[in-house]
Amino acid sequence: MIPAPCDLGNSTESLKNSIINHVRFTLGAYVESASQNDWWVATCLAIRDRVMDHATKSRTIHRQSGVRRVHYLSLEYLMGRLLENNLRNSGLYDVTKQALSEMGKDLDELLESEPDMGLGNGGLGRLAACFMDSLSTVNLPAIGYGIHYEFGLFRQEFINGRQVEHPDAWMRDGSPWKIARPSYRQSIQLYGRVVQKFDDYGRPHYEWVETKQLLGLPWDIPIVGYDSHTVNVLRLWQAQADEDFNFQVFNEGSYVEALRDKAIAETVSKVLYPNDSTENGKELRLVQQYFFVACSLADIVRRFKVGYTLPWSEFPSKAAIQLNDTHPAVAIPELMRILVDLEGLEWEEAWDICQKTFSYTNHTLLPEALEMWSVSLFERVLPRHLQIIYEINQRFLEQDVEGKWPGDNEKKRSLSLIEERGGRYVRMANLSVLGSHATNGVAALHTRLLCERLFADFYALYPDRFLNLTNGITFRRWLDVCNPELSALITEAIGKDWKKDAALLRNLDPYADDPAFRARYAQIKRGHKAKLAEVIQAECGVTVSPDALFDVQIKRLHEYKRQHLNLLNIVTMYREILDNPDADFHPRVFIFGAKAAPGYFLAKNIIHAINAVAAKVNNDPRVGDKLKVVFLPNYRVSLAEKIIPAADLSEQISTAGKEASGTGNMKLALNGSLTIGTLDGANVEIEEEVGSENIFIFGLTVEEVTALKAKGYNPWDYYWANKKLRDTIDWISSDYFTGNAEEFLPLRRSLLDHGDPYLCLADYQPYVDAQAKVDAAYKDKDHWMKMAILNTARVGKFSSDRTILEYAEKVWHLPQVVVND
Ligand code: 26Y
Repeated sequence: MIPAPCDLGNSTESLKNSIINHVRFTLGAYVESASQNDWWVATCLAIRDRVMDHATKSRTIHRQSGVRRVHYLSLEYLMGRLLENNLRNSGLYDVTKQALSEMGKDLDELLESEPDMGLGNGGLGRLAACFMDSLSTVNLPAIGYGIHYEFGLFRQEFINGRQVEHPDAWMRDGSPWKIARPSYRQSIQLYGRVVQKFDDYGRPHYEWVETKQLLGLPWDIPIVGYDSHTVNVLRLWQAQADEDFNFQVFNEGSYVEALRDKAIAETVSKVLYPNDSTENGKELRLVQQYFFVACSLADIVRRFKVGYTLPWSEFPSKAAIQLNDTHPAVAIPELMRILVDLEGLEWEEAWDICQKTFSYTNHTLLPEALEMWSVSLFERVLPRHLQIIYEINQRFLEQDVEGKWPGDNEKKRSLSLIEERGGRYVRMANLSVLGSHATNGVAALHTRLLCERLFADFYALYPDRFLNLTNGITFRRWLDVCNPELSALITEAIGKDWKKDAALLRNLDPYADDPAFRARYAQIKRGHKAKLAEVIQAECGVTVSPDALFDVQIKRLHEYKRQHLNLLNIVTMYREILDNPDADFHPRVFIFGAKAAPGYFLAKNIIHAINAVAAKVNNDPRVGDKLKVVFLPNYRVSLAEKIIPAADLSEQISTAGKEASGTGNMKLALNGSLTIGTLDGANVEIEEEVGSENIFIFGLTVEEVTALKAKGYNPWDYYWANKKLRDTIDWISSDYFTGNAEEFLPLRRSLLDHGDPYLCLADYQPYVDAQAKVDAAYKDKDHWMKMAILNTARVGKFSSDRTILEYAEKVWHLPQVVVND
């Protein structure tokens, strides 16, 4: 007889028992001599035990109620650490801390020992992670699909100021959150060729034959929402070899492909590609994309067939599929292949199902980040999919485009799924718009630019398909977990409901005028600055004062994000301090965190330049405490959680029109850091929310950038017209900083000879002026705190719960399904 399931209980005693049992029975260790890692694993497992029932229950309720589910397809999930988030969200934080402490263990130390799950590059990957948290919190039936990378984003080290990459073996010591699901393993095909066959009525159909097989093993990670019993899962596919697999086909060189023959099939899920802006068209990347898409779709179709006996026309009423950028866009021809080739549907019906099922989020306007696969590569890896894409394209051009613009070949060229100039390429962005019922940008400005520029012709053809869904962040991780002191202060003032309804943060507004509240808010900020100062000391060997202004730029290293504009201002300040030692200038610490794509030469040169300037400034006795520059190595989610609560100033200084949204801007503002920024991405909406008196906006607008470029932008004009700028650039490219005047020539050349593509020189003086305003404002600490509090109070809009509920309402048409205890 099977006994009734027993409740594990959430008392201190029951947690102690669970943890000890895991130490003994799961890990086979003595409690007396268990390692730190053993305790961490045992604690994770004790918590996992308590959430798994809810995961099973959520799945059962979602299946039984037959509701539509959303399937989030993303090549990246930048989850960070899981234990603390799961403890806070499940309400088990205090009791676990108590249980461990009664056993002589410090929870904080255990939390610190958890490696980050860094399966993403930056914004897009972290957004997917925030969305997973919100989906569970607001009770939406959802599954995240991705790749179980053995190595996440590389670990960064600086050697002589230069970036060096190391593999990130995030699960070397085990990963207690993931559970293998071998019974849901999938087998997928690649390569081979297509044969046309005819049925008894002479109708043609296509078979994909002589293919290579690859197996996908799913790993599930439970996603615990805040104060909700919905536990959705993140399902990550690991590639495994099938006997038939031909090793020959993946034999290209370079960074990712450098792994050897023996386990070539497994290399498909070995490592995350570390580029987030330059598409390099590598075969292995296409194979990764198709591998995880094919496994995920097979899984979705399996669930549809098992759960229901419905006609295919009902598929979209059960499954919504969200494409996180174009990276999983091959899902569109894959679903067509399933429906037409395997299930025998007519083309029109299959296409209708596809469009109703898919929706697509665009995350970038940068032309070099738009995915295009060479037709010859695509044909070799996915021959049937290429045929399907051709068919989609032909019907589209002949019907929709010809219908709207008869005889207009220019329109056909611009809208075609195939780029014909300079070689033939499949345009994944066009495919994504065409194969979906909704395309969204991630901030109001970005969406406007999508409609006006990148997708102007598509927008003219299908205006109703485009919408804006401004990004958000989960306030649990980015306030409750990373800044529990501020979270508690807010809760004390306005109650705890803000954690589920971020709009309630507005109730904090009046507290900005309360001197006692301001003092406590300031004290919390200072506490975080003191802690960050310790991290800086340990990581960089630099002593910084928590009384200085902490000026933070943390994000991927990219020219468009303009870390080098920040550097120009720093060097200008450095000169000014030397020229004018008695000037009344508030001490400042410039803090950077950024990884550069390993092949992005100029980005690496900028990192080196910042480190070289830092080394000089920090050791110059004439400067003393007035100016410090630190570049914290290996920027990642867990480091962001330490920097963000300690920041006074948030650098959001991209060239207008280049940053789709930004989400670091939201995290920093929420934690009471004032923004110095351009009118780009979500900065525009942040200004609307916090008020222009509580933010430092400077620089060219999108329209001004366009006009300046149209007129003919020449950085030398700015160089010759501004002595300070000239001195700054010349100083950086002298031998002063490294002893070698050639060292930063690439940076100098990009700013001058190569035309300064991101207009640093044009925005230099406005930026320096805005920084002077920051300096003046910071001198009135009390008023600064008022502005900081108003930032916290007014950024409720940027909760990812709001974003997700908008997706659910406007794109997915999903019901909220409450899972009871
Ligand atoms: C194709 C390949 C090279 C590629 C890989 C990763 C291209 C792009 C990416 C990642 C893009 C990304 O992270 N975009 C960011 O998305 C955030 C979430 O929407 C935005 O806030 C941010 O502005 C945008 O740069």
